[in-house]
Amino acid sequence: MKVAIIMGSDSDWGVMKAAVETLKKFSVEVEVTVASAHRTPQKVHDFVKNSDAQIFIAAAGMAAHLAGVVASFTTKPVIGVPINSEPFKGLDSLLSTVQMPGGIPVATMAVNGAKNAALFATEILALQDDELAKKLISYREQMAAEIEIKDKELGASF
Ligand code: RP5
Repeated sequence: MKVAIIMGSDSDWGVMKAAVETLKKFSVEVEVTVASAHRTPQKVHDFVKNSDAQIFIAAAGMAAHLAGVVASFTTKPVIGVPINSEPFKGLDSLLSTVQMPGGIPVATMAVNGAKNAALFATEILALQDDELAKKLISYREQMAAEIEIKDKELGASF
């Protein structure tokens, strides 16, 4: 099982490394490439067509057409991560990624939602992997336990 992460620029790495860290936490194989829908469209095409990944995560900022272009080349699930960028703080990236025309879906995460992109990819893979599904349940349980600890700590400080 493999997830491929495509970033429009190396400047997206600061956000997207959280996706790699999260996928590694679940022992999901991940490959990362920089390929731009506008600057290197042929590279995007060739990468998607030759990739053996089951899921693509595409991250881009500004006029963020990368996820949609990736989705145009494959019927595998594509998860879009709009990247926060100036001057519109990621609203431009969000709308460019989420407003896909009917027929070519992109599962769009929040602006800078790298961690959730990785978790969503893991959830899709877990549909056919019981071990992965168990890991996701443990992850949720651990998260809930951490919130209880934080709640107790906060309550104790008044
Ligand atoms: C997008 O333009 C990239 O995904 C990046 O978020 C943004 C700016 O790219 P750089 O000018 O930093 O390479 O295509």
